[in-house]
Order: sequence, then C-alpha cells, then structure tokens
Amino acid sequence: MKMGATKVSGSDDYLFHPQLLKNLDWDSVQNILNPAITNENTGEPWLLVRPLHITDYDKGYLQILSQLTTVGNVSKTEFERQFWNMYKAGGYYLTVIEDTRSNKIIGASSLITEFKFVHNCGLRARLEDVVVNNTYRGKQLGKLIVLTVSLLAKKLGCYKMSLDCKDPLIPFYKSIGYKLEPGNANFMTIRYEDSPKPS
Ligand code: 16G
Repeated sequence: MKMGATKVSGSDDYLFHPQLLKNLDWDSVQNILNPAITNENTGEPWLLVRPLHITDYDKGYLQILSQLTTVGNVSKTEFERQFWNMYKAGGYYLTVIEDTRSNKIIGASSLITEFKFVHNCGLRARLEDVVVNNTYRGKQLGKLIVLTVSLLAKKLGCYKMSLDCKDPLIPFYKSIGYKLEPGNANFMTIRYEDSPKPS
C-alpha cells in the first residue's frame, strides 16, 4: 500500500517486498564466494539480509552510512519522510544486513533503477551507498551485500548496473564482476554546494 509521509509504521513497512530477494541467481556468482553463501543462507544464523525497514533509523542505518560520507543531522521524522518518498517513487531497493543478536545494521547497499527509452525502453540500475561495518571480518559481507542487489537488478531485468567509487575500491568491484569499460570509464560531477534543500 502506498501511503503518505505520515504513515504509521507496522511490521510490513519494508521499502520493497522481501519476496523480491528470494531465489536470486547465486549459481552465476558462486566462483566469487568462498565459502559459498547467499542472501538466504548467509553462513551465520544471526546475519539477516533484508530490505530497508521504516524502523531502521533506530537500528543504526544512518550511523553506518556516515562511515561512507556526510549524513548530516537527520531526525527520525526526516528519515521517515524520505523513506516514504522513496517508497512512493518506486525503483529504490535499499538493502541491509542486520546482526540480529544486537539488532544493528552492519551493512548496506542501494540498487536504484531508472526507466529509459533507450535499450527498447529498458531499465537501468545504479549501485549506491555501499558500506559494511569493518569489524565483521571474514564474513564476505561486502560481497554478500553488493552481489545481493546486483542479482536483484538482474532479476528485475536491468540491462546494466553501474557505480562510482573511490580508487582503492576498484579491485574489490573488479573481483565481483564490475569492469572499467575501455573508453567509457569516466565519472564526472558538478557539486552544488549552495543549492536550496529539496522541498
Ligand atoms: C561512493 C558511493 C556512492 C556514495 C558516495 C558518497 C558506492 C558504490 N558509491 O561513490 O553511492 O553516495 O560515495 O560520496 O557505494 P559523496 O558524498 O562524495 O557523494
């Protein structure tokens, strides 16, 4: 059900349906993982991969994002409003790993999809805001969270998925199948530091 920004939360308040994360094509990437894991069999009973939930403000979602970049002073109300903005817009598949022993978010990544006219009215995917708590070593959490949303993009029928990242992360993304396309590996930005806040 699509609701406004003031929706009262309930147990079903995921950003997207958890069923979408079932039966991803992990067979196609098992050569990348050792030992073999999937989002449905993470290797530990307390490691849960799931869609972002409206209550994740209280589980440290923004704290973990702040390991990646500036988050700012976001109140719970602002978080919830933005959550429902994404929900209503559609195409936002923000996914997290929770440590269910502590009820803390310990990893995150975002798949964002865009409708296109090119590629036969195709669907394009972007990988955003990947972050993992680096105290959990040896659990392949980086691969787990990125491959989960990458396989979800494939399941949704996207024709490509792309990302930008800091230089030291290039080997990681290469190791899980992303490529710097020859002649097409430029990432350019304009930063609007003084722009007004979106209304
Ligand atoms: C990285 C992230 C991007 C994030 C940005 C934050 C990935 C694959 N890329 O480029 O999603 O938004 O860092 O940096 O996670 P910024 O605050 O300088 O834009």
